[in-house]
Order: sequence, then structure tokens, then C-alpha cells
Amino acid sequence: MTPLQWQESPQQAQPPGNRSSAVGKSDPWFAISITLIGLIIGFWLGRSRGVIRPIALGNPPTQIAVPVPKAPALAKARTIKMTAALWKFTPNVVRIKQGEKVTLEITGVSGTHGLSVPGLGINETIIQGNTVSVTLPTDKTGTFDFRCSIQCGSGHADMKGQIVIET
Ligand SMILES: [Cu+2]
Repeated sequence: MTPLQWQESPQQAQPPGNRSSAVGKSDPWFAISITLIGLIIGFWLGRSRGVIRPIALGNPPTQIAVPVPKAPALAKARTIKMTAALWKFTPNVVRIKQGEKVTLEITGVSGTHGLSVPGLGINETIIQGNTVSVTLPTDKTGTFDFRCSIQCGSGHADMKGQIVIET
């Protein structure tokens, strides 16, 4: 047949109103079905790609310990300067706290001396013009005598003092 002979089929000829009312009855169910299918597919895809994860019941998260900050006074290192001269250590009494980080800096002013602290395992030689640094162990408390350990002349026996470590 020729294009001119073409006729609308009865269904196509129906007025739009009739058609929409016929489809309108099934519309809510169709929408609900599509929505449900969409949700199921979406959920399944999410699970399979790890986007949705089941709630972990057995394994608590790994705990990472945060270091406990020390008291500021103890955490900060302290340097105590001392001089060794003929014939005295200055200062000759050093007071520090248990656990404190202390470096003793001894400078030789005159003569050659030795700083010996038997109770703390320290014995250093201090030559005139030089500076020696010693880290003091502060884990135990007490009064630790020190003395010059090198024969330095007539006042050698006077060269003594104490390191006092307090709680
Ligand atoms: Cu001496």
C-alpha cells in the first residue's frame, strides 16, 4: 500500500485520555516494583563493591597507644654549669630531681682536676680551658659525694662536694 493509504490502527486512534486512564491503574505498582528492584540491585552492588559493609561485631578496632606526656619540669633537659679551679668546684652542691634530665658541664678554670662521683659511676678529667659534659643518672635518690680524683696540689683535699637527688 502507498503512504496515502496508510491508516491509523484503532489503538493508535484512541484519544489520549482513554489510554492514560488504562495505564494509570497499573502505574503505582509499576513504580513500586521498579523502586524495589532498584533498591535490591543497588544494595547488592554496594555490598559486592565494599561500599556497604556488614557491622563488625567480633573485632574491635586496633588500639594505638598515645604516649603519655611527662611533666614539663621533668621532660625538659637542664644543663648545670660547674667550674673546677684551684682548689674548689663551683657550685659544690648540686640539687636535682629524681628522673630529671640533667647534664653537668664542668669547665676547667685553673689546674687539672678529676670529678669523681663513685656513687653514680662518674669519673671525668677536667683540663684547664676545656669543658666536659656529663649526663647525670637520676634514677635513684640520695646524696652522692664527689671529690677531685687527680693530685692537683696543696688544696686537693678541699675539692669535694655533693650531688643530691631528691624525689
Ligand atoms: Cu685535685
